Amino acid sequence: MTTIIKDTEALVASVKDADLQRIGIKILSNERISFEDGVLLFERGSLAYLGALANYVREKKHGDKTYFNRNFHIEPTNVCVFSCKFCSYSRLYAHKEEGWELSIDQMLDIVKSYDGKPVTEVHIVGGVHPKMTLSFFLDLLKAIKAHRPELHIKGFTPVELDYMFRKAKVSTEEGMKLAHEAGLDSLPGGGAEIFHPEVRKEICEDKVDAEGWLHIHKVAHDLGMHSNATMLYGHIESFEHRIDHMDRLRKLQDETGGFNTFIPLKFRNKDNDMSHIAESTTIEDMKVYAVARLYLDNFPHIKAYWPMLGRKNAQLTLSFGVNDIDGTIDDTTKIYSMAGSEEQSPTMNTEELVSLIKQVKRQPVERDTLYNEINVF
Ligand code: V47
Ligand code: SF4
Repeated sequence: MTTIIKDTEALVASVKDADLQRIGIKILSNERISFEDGVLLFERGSLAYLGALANYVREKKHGDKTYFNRNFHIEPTNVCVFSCKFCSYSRLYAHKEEGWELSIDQMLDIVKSYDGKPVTEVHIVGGVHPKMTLSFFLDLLKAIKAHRPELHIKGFTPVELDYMFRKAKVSTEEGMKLAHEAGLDSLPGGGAEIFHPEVRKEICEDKVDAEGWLHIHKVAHDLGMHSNATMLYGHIESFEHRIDHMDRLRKLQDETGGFNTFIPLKFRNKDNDMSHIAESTTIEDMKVYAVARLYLDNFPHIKAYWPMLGRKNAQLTLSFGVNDIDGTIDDTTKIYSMAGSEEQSPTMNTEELVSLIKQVKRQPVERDTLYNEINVF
């Protein structure tokens, strides 16, 4: 750590651009950077400079530790009443015969297929099916907990929750309390996309807005639950939109402290209504991770979701602020393979993930959902 402090101080001192130097000094002094600073980092920061600063923060917070957890996914349905333009995965309710919908028994069978295996978390997320109601999901949560009480259930985005609460005519507060009591332990980060209404109007007009998304996470935090946050980047959004997104998250985190992890999600352009938009370059991807690490000073963790980025780029993110890799055993989620990720079969066993992390000289640490350490490799 001493070397990296000295190296980063020397780098900041040598920077010619006075604004970039000023921001670098703030980071070295543990001072919060402003909205304008965040935009400027995107506009003028070189990959090397952003990487060095983000790696400095990463190593100060976590050293070489790189977390992963053993989880599996359940996708109850890909039928969806919404029509986000970037989505390659959903089938509109009008074409529901092209999609799938699982019964509680079928989902419980998926849980049972992991009996005796050392998984600690199930991640439940899918489309918004009008017939899958709040009471259906409360029964699912109770059935999973009755079968395997210690399994952490991370499930449902505000998009799904907002729809099921409205349909059940319950307030967010009542609905979240019911879900929590039935066994929901935490919320994943999906559905956030880009919060700014200028972008939301263009890419996902009909689903829950920024205020609704943030309110549901706040209510979850107030109940003592933790959650994650994502940002879908690399399409029509500007640098200001990205920083506005992170700024809203940083403000809520100041209030509640309930977020664990921020996960930038790279837009993939296969088979969706935004296929004409070129995907971001690897250089831009790494800059997004680095700026996220620098802007979100109150988020403990920045995560890379390797099934979307690919294995090699996920390794690279570990030098750009990331300290957590997701997508471990038997992660057969379809959302990315359908959107054009090169990882058509996104499964990686623990041994492979551990060696992926060790190959870039970081220390793999298995964690549970709340980042309690289970195994150091
Ligand atoms: O909200 C949809 C994204 C998200 C595309 O919390 C796309 O631990 C890229 O949120 N290109 C769902 N992305 C997945 C998600 C997630 C994944 C892993 C871990 C966690 C966590 C959360 O997937 C959606 C949307 O932003 N998405 N289509 C696409 N074409
Ligand atoms: Fe539905 Fe989610 Fe796809 Fe939007 S991203 S269409 S809410 S499944």
